[in-house]
Order: sequence, then C-alpha cells, then structure tokens
Amino acid sequence: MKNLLPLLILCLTGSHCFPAGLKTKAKDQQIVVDFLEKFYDMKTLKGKDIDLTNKIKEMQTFYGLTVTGKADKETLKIMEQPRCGVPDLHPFVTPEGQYKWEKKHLTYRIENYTPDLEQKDVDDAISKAFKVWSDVSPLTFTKISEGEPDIRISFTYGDHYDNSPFDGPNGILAHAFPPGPHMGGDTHFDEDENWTEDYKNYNLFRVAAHEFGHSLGLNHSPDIGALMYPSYAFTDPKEGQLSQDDIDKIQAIYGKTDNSIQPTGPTTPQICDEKLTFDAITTLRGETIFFKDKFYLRKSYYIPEAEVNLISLLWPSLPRRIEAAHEVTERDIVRFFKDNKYWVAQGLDVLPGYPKSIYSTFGFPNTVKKIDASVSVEYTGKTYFFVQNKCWRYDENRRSMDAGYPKLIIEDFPGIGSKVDAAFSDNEFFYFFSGTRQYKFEPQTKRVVTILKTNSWFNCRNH
Ligand code: 0DY
Ligand code: CA
Ligand code: ZN
Ligand code: ZN
Repeated sequence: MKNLLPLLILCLTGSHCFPAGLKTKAKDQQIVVDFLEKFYDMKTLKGKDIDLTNKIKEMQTFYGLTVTGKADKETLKIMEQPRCGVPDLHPFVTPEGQYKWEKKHLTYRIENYTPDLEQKDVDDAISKAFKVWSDVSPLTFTKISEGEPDIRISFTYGDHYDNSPFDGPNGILAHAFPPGPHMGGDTHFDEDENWTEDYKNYNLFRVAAHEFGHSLGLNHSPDIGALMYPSYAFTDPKEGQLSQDDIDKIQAIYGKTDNSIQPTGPTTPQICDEKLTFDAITTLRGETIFFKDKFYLRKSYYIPEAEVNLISLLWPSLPRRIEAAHEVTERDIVRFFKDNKYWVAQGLDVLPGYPKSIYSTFGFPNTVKKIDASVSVEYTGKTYFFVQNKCWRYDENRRSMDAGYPKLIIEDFPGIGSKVDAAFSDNEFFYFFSGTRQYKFEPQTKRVVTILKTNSWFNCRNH
C-alpha cells in the first residue's frame, strides 16, 4: 500500500520521536493516544469516546504483555521508547527494513463476497492464490470464519476509509497492506471491477495472488514476467503464476519450501544474453516475433531494440512454450504449434475453432508428436516442418504434403545440423536456430552463408 508504507517507515525511522520521561497523567494519555494512532490505526474523534481499552489490549497482546487494557507501567514503557532509527523494535520489519511475518502459519478470513462470482468460486480463487505462495515457501495459510485472522479480505468500492480510495472501474484493482498488526496483511478488492474466473478482465485468482505477495511483504518488481510486476496481465490459472524473480524474492524473506523438489519459474529473457535460445520464430506483417517460454521478443523496422513482453498480451488464448510458428503471408495468417495441436491467428486474433489437430489438416502420421520448427516461403507456397532430424514439405496451394517427404534435414538443408529449434525466412534467406547458433541459409545455392549468434537481430554490442 503506497499510502501506508511510507507513513509507517517515517514513524519508525524519521524525526517523529516519542519524547521519553514525561510523567504527568495528561502526558501519559498523550503518549498512549499518539502511539495507538500511529501504529494501531486508531482514529480519534474529538469529543467522542474512543475505544482505548480494546486498542491497548491489542497492543499488549502483540507485544506479549499482560493484557489489562490499561496503560500500566509495562505498557507505557514500550509506548514511550524513542523509535527513531530502531526499526527492529517493530516485529514486522527486519533490521534490513523488510516487512515480514514473524510466523509461518498464517490465517485469513473472507469478510464479504463479490456478487460477480459464486461464493465457492471466490473461496477457490483465494485459496489457490495463497497456494501460489505456500508452494514455494515454508508458509501455510488457513481459512477461518471467526475471530481475528492475520489477513482480512474484503470487497469494497470508492472511499473505504483507509486513505486509499478505490477509483471506479479499471485503474486500481486492489491493494494490500504489508505484514503488521491490525490492518497489516489485509487485502481489499475494488468491487467496481468485474471479477471473473476466466481470461476476461479481471481474473480474481490472478489479482489475489499478486495482492498476497504484498500481504507477505513483497514490493512491485520491474521484471515484466513477475507476478509482482505493477500491471495486470492474465495468465492461465493452469499455468505457473510465479516467475523466478517472485520465487527468489519470497524465499529471501521466508526461506525455501520444505518440499524436497525446489520449485523454479521462468526467467525473463535478456535480449543480449549470448546463451539465448528460442522456442519458435515467425514473421508477422513485416515484423519478426521470437518466442521463448511465456515471452515474445518482437523486432521490427521501427523498434530496433526488441520489445520483450508476455505472449498472453498479444494472444491471450495461446499457451506458453510454443514449439513452432510460421506466417503464410498470402493468407495473412500465422500458425502456432504445440504438441500435436495448432492455432491460427489473423493479426492479433486467434481464429475460433482452434486448437485443431495437426494430423487431419497436414497429414502427419501419428508417430509425429510435436513439431520442432516450421517456416513458410511466400514465392514457392511451400511450408517446411522440422521434426527431429527430418523435414516435411507442405504445399499451401494444394493443401497437402509433397511426395518424397519426410526427408533427412541434411538432404534439403545441409550444414544446419540435425535438429532445429526455430526458423523463419525473409524470402531471400532461411534463418535456422539451433541452441545458441543461428544459420543463415541460401536456398538457391543450398548453402549456409553465415553462422551467427541467436541474438544477432537485436541491437546488442559484441557481434
Ligand atoms: N495493487 O497491488 C496494486 O498494484 C494497485 C496499484 C497500487 C498503487 C495501489 C493496482 O491495482 N494496480 C493495478 C493492478 O492490476 C494496475 C493495473 O494494471 N490496472 N495490480 C494488480 C496485479 C494483478 C495481477 C498486477 C499483476 C498481476 N502483475
Ligand atoms: Ca478500480
Ligand atoms: Zn483499502
Ligand atoms: Zn500491486
């Protein structure tokens, strides 16, 4: 929470010291009120009775004092302590300034429900969102329906009296407080949003998983692939939600999971990484799109530095780890392959009725389980498919495989090796990618003209 975070840090480390050693009754009262207002979100209303006793009890419980509800010696001593520069006094902030729960078993409570979904679906989305984090850390989350939980969850709209009003549809979707007593960890969802359980805006599970990252002490991350990236992007609930960046950050606070297999997540590709390999590559209306995991790298005449982003941003219904892709320029379509299925898109629209099976359309035998790479050439109307050390040639006009195929790759494309990861063509040349190598192949002479680094298409130094 933007608004609360700086406030709390200021109180702990800034110049707002509590004066020590003032001993009159009125001064004591002031110390108590100041402390509770600052750290226990107590709102004093002039002339109105304030529930001091309960607040004091809450504070005493938190600090492990005898719960009397009165500002006794022990309590005052803690409240009086000057807090400047001693953030470790606050049990929810480590000496490094990291917000953190001091226990591993946390409870949550859903205080109200959105009418957008069935209650059961809200419960499921919330528990799955907690599971995202418990799967990679030693933390556990238990739902309670009575009593004080660590994390309270509610749906509200507009101003809901925490200094961070919601803003109507879109924009701010939700917010969460960092670990701490009282409102610490609490998560509010903007009821002015339409909450869904599919790819439509906004998927509750996805947003809740992001918010609970804040509830556990994580800040926003600049990594575009991270769940803690500041802006919403849909990711299929069946797919892993966390990137390596999220996993590293939560484990830096709470440690690794007790599971024997340590979970990992995708790392966002670095354009100039010399070890970069690709899953698939296609041209698209004059641009070139490189696929890697859940990311694409897009290069056009107008964007000399490639743009890196999530595949789901361009084609929300495509899976990650595309295995092959090619453009059939004449028909203005792009085909994407994964396992024995394929999708067809026209620009950014995936056509209805897909995915379809590769067997009926292209006539592959059942022994072909997946395509490694594919490339289509406009002026010949031929599409090549690479499957292990063989290649197939499909005729886009006759819509069938050419006779004589499959052949060994080496027969049609000598010099490119026996396994292709990704391929595309600019009609003059073919570009074959295999591991960290790229082969520029000239079809007329059937020769490899140059061997390049895979990232030669991006503006990187050193090549
Ligand atoms: N809450 O955690 C947020 O980050 C607020 C903004 C903050 C300054 C209170 C928020 O609701 N941001 C939107 C958001 O979707 C920004 C947006 O794109 N409309 N954040 C949650 C979110 C959900 C899922 C981010 C990611 C994934 N990466
Ligand atoms: Ca909103
Ligand atoms: Zn709120
Ligand atoms: Zn956020």
